[in-house]
Amino acid sequence: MSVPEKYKLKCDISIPERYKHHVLTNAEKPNIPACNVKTIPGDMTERGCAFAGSRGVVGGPIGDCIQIIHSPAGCAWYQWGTRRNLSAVYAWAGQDTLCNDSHNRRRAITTDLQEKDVVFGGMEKLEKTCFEAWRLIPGAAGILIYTTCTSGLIGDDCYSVARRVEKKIGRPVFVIDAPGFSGVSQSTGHHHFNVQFYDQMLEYRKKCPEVCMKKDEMGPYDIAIIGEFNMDWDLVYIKPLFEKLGCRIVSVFTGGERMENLLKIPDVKLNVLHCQRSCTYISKLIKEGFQVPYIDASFFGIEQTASALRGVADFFGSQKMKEKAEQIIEEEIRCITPAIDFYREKLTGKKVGMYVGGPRVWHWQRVMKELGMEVVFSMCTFAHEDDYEKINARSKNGLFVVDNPNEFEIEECLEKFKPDLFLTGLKEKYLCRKLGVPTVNSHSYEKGPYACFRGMVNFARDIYQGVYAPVWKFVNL
Ligand code: CFM
Repeated sequence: MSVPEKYKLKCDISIPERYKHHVLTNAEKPNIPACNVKTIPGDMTERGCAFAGSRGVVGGPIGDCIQIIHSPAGCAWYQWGTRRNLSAVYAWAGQDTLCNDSHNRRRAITTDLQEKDVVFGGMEKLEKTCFEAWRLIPGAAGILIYTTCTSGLIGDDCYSVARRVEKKIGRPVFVIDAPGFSGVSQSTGHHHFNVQFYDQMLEYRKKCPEVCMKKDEMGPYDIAIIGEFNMDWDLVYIKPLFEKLGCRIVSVFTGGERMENLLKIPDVKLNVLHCQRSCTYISKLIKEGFQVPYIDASFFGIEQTASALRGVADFFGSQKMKEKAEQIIEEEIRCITPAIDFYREKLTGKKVGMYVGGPRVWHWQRVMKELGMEVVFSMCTFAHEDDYEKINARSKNGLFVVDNPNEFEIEECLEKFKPDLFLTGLKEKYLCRKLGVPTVNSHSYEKGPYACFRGMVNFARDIYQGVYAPVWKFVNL
């Protein structure tokens, strides 16, 4: 359904195909824009590539593996200074060791493919790079090899290299084949990582059954948290809540996690799925393959975090756990209420625009309501139909939504809807500053964590500081 005339963006007159990507929400009869399709030539999308989704998003946060990018050096840029998916695997802080086995965000390794490798093949170089990296970083728990557009086009058989290296080093060596061109956005890379990691994990568990959890090590309330990437230490707030509930968190897929724990995910009793865009795939595969169910959860905001805790307690069905959940919720709410009340009073009635990948746009509709703010438009980089269904269900009717926006659309929406704040990323923040609109980094946060009850206070504080920063008084446009 097309949007009424007054919502037609002028910047798209020359690319009318864009209008299919614009809708107004409707909770009863959801309006889904054209989505998860190719960006048309000439449209300056803000999207990333499939490789960004596999390496940058899902694989990147794994803490203790060597991650090798089989590419020209340029692609390896994605490893640096981008997404703050932090890792707590700092073994040197322990008693008996001097080594630091957290490689996440600290090392950038690439095969540095050159023209001659494109002509003659890059497999030899890849093998050499694996062994060189292994020699330089002896404590690593395994190797992840990522293909890119270049290695994908050459057609190198990375799996045969991986098998040879794995034999020699005696640790898992997985290949994630998601060349940048293999899909329409980073979302395809999430999918490839999920499926390929699952397959290779399965194979490895068969080959080396000692990596699986033994029967007597299993607990009745073992869970894994899936699709949680420890942005700016989100796990510091997420983990204790579930531990207090009585669960044991065996693994996180993949925030700051160790390979040995990732290999044990199929041995848990329940998977708690946070990012339902990037990681539903592996949750479904584990459910089918190992009969481990999963539940959807959101760790943002008061109401949603409370229902995540209740959901897990209900799943296990223990009365004690249900009571514990209520107790935790009550305590946490009591603890954050004075702060939240302060921010709510300051923020009530303020208008907010939102542009994130997809899930956060629906995770945060209710969070904004909890802060008394009004969402005036929303945009998603790579959302699929199910994300837009959730956006329709959770936002006010008639919210203007744009799929895969370009810079001109963002600019026009900022001018048209005049938000007091734009929840968005780093690329867009400069445009916003020029237009006098404050932003909060919605991908890796300003001063996180933002997850759960206490994270909500940090989120509210950053929003408040953004909106009320005195500098905006001097912007006169
Ligand atoms: Fe999931 Fe994410 Fe997101 Fe995402 Fe992303 Fe992200 Fe995002 Mo940035 S995994 S889909 S590909 S919730 S990096 S932590 S904030 S665009 S909405």
